[in-house]
Amino acid sequence: MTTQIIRAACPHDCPDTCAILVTVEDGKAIKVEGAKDHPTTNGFLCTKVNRYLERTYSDQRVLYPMKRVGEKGKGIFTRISWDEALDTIATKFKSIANEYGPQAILPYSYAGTMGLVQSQSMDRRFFHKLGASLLDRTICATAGAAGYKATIGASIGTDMERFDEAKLIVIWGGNPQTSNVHLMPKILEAKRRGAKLIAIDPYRSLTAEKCHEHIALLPGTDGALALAMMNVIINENLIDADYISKYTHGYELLKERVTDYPPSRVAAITGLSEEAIVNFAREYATTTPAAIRLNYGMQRHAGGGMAVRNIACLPALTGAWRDPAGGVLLSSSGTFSLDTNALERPDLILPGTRMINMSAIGDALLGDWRLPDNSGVPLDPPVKAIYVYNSNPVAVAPDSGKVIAGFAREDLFTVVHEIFQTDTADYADIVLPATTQLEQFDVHKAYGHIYVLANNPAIAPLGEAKPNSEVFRLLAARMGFDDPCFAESDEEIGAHAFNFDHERMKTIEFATLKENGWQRLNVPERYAPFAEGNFPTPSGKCEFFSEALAKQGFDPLPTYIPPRESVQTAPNIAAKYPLAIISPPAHNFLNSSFANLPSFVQAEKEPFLEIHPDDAAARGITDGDRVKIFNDRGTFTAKARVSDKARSGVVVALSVWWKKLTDGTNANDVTSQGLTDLGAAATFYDVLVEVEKC
Ligand SMILES: Nc1nc2c(c(=O)[nH]1)N[C@H]1C(S)=C(S)[C@@H](COP(=O)(O)OP(=O)(O)OC[C@H]3O[C@@H](n4cnc5c(=O)[nH]c(N)nc54)[C@H](O)[C@@H]3O)O[C@H]1N2
Ligand SMILES: Nc1nc2c(c(=O)[nH]1)N[C@H]1C(S)=C(S)[C@@H](COP(=O)(O)OP(=O)(O)OC[C@H]3O[C@@H](n4cnc5c(=O)[nH]c(N)nc54)[C@H](O)[C@@H]3O)O[C@H]1N2
Ligand SMILES: [Mo]
Repeated sequence: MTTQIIRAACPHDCPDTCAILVTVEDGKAIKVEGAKDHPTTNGFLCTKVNRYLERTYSDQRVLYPMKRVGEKGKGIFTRISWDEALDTIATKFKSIANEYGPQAILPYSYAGTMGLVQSQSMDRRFFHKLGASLLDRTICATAGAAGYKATIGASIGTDMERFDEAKLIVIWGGNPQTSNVHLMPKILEAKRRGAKLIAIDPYRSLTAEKCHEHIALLPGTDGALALAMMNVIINENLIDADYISKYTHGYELLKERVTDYPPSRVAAITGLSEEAIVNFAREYATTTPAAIRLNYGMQRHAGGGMAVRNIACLPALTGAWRDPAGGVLLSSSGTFSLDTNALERPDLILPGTRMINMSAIGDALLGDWRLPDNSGVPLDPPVKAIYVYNSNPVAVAPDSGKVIAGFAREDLFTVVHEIFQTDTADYADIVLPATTQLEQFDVHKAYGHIYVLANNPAIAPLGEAKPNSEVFRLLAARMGFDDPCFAESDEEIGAHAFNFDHERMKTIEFATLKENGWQRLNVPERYAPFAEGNFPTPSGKCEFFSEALAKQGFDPLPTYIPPRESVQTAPNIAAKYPLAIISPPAHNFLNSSFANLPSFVQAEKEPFLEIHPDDAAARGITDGDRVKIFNDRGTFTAKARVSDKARSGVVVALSVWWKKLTDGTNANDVTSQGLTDLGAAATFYDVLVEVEKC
């Protein structure tokens, strides 16, 4: 018997990107565990990846190529060979490109794996060379990234390893107890050392339960709350005048702007008391060091980008950036430097190629092209083929009614490369079997910490499964693409994924990385990126005033952009649909991943709707009733849980359930394809509904 320990990396879409040790006996993986030597993984994995072997060895795996023999959506397929599958795809792509032009072909992918090789290398090269439409990958993070960039310059923030030293931690629109579990020990250590924890969330999440204070504002009003805080901080002279004068741009204009947002006015907007806002602002400004964990939940609203921009102004006003444990952490991804030119070969893109927004895929498949200003124009050419990998849009994309109508089109040629027969795979013409992380090579950056990771394959591919990169290599050969970039192996791609000569990448060395599994970026042990300014903005300062935003047609100063659907801003919709709904991740699922495997589904039981006792009573709903949740876009069902976890006026449906494993519906039946202000991202939590007993 041979036993080996392989250094791997968690592939999932999560800030933690853990270093994993896989024990392999005679070619079979028998154990996965969190690496003890990797500081942020710290020897433990989350509830999901702890059971990664259940995923890899699941009897639900798709192990062979298949073609559809039943109606679209019914999931009736028959096994075919790889040759037949690849020939069918190549022939179809060629004929569509001839008849409609290659832009009639659309790739659709997100972060099923976050590995750079399997998510943004051979795939991009293939579709660029083909001349396919580009995909604007907006479903998660682009609103906040754009808002943060306007203020700070790049996705760089407080080191998560320093959070244990903070004296005040604000968890703003995030639920790390579920979505960023390796930050929690740091937060709880800070609490033990006497720090105060404040959660800002319309819902008492698992994380809010652990905080000293829970500020339950109305969804989508965070931008206003931040403006009122700045109003108090400036009026009460709680600013760090020295930091402001040395390292910020536009303070006088900001000072004038925030006079429009006194706490009295913002109390009405946010549904909070004036006193709560003033106290929060004072506490934030007078506690040192104060760290903000700014997350994704608060961005999924019409004004999500601007709200992030406003919050990102706070630590420059108070000088919180001076301390390694002060500041804001939204995403650390800009701390890394990728060699995108080598990875993706953007030089292969034909000039003038259109870009289609993935968050409005329903409209795109139905012939409508969503412009950045949220308007639609007819798509010419229409999308005639879609190739889905690393994503499950039928379950996760907003406004499912339209997404499904699009995927059900008889004239649409659909390829789905998957580990499992997802809701989306049921609509495929060709299903291809994908490897899991244990069966493929990759390199990873992270968005919550500052380590580069390597994932060495632990076992041989199961069945006939192939990695994404390999399928695109084979398709490129069939299309006659002979650029040498299509012959690169996964290790060769990984070896050129980073700009190794960038100052912060200088500690990274490919051979050592593969061997050790992880390496820390070249930043100081006590990293305080903006202690002395050095903001990567055009002015080199923290930009309260942003010329770049003005050029894009946005307000150059922090402002409040209200939700698209709320009682205050859309009274006509609210008359029919008075409840705001948010549908953040369930603890045991990762978006729709794991939501098909028995132990995770058992842990979550069934789809629930959290509803406040007042809202329930007004509708004759009692705990345990089956309810339908609906608006003009669609309807889904869940079991009511009556409690005060959601503030009144707000209902919460933890997600993302597979439709076919429930009653054919999920929360995305009611979400909208409306986009955010900055970043043109999805607005999953900017939704009004009504709830009725079934
Ligand atoms: N277990 C698990 N972990 C995950 C994921 C998963 O599905 N499962 N998904 C991963 C991915 S892709 C992402 S993007 C992240 C997401 O993880 P987070 O960044 O934590 O974001 P969400 O869980 O979407 O929302 C967090 C909280 O924001 C609250 N919220 C909703 N609207 C508002 C608002 O308007 N204002 C404020 N202040 N709060 C609001 C929600 O109630 C929720 O409790 O997690 C990653 N980690
Ligand atoms: N209502 C609601 N909707 C949401 C959200 C929400 O909170 N509420 N969250 C949103 C967010 S933040 C995000 S990021 C998106 C996420 O949406 P997606 O990125 O689509 O994430 P998943 O649902 O996890 O689907 C990923 C799929 O990729 C497959 N996969 C994994 N590894 C590989 C691989 O190596 N190769 C191939 N070919 N396939 C692979 C998995 O089996 C899985 O089916 O969903 C969004 N949708
Ligand atoms: Mo996400």
